[in-house]
Amino acid sequence: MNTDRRMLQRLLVLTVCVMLLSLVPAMGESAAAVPAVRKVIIDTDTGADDASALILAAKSPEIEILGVTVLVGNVDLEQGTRNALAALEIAGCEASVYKGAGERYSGEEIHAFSVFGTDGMGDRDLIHPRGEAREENAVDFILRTVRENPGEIEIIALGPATNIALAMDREPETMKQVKMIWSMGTAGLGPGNASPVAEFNVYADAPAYRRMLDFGVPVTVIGLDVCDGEAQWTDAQFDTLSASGETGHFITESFASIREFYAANGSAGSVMNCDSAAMLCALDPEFVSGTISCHGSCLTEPGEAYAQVIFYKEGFTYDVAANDFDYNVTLVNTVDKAGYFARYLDRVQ
Ligand SMILES: [Ca+2]
Repeated sequence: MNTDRRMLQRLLVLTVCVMLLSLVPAMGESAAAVPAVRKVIIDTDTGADDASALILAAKSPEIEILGVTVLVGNVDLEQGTRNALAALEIAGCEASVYKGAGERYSGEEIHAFSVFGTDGMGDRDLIHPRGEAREENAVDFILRTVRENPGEIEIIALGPATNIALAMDREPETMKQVKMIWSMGTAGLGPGNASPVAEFNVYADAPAYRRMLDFGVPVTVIGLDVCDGEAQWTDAQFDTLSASGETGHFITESFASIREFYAANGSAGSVMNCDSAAMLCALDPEFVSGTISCHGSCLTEPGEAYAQVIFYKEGFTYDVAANDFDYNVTLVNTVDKAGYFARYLDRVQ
């Protein structure tokens, strides 16, 4: 009897062990099948293209927006903050908004410039946020959040690099813990828009951009050349977006001034939306089809080439230029331009 009982007990233990063992690969598989939600901070000088990117981010389940930090750029700090709040509210996102730099990295006063209308949002009386920015300063928020989540934070930067450079100066050891900075900036390998060689975000604060590139953390750069040509949103696509619902209508209205600007400059029919393209690069690996590992050098000497960013390709031997750089920049080279709008619409509608 005792022997039978002992055998039964052993059989039971064995059965339980087998059952537990069979669960191990299943648990492993399910963990692999559901990737962890990425923690991001979005840094923005909120005009219409930033607002469309914030809405895209708010509608994307891969990321958790820990906060939105604002700085002067396309519009002044107060207007940019209101625009960010309004965009998040229309997307149903409760992420907090923090005000940052109202002047350049050097402390110099900056005059906001935008082709997105006086309010940066098409001057269509769209901006009536219910909420307000938090008391905490944007740079303090960035540093605190990185400190609390070492090695986990990705910053998606849609404006000049001022807030980021200030954070790097104040607590370099903390900022070394940033996982990745995704930067909409530079002309990429194409022409500029602020000058023939410089892009607006870099031009607005070139010393800050230089500080960010030289700092050494990984930076993925999305330049103007990935959001031009076939990537530009056409009138027909704006009609589709507008008809897709309240959010799509809001985005379409906010682009009114820039569409007029393009038309007045002989480019009627389609416009660039680089901030949302940059956001999509950060969100959707299938959107990105080519990258270049390189060193990015931002020119800050006054003159015609001011704010140009030169990219030195890793592994390429130059005739005269040194190539013993820190290759911390990934330059997005090619994306699915033709599929850009459809990928955007699919997420926001
Ligand atoms: Ca922007």
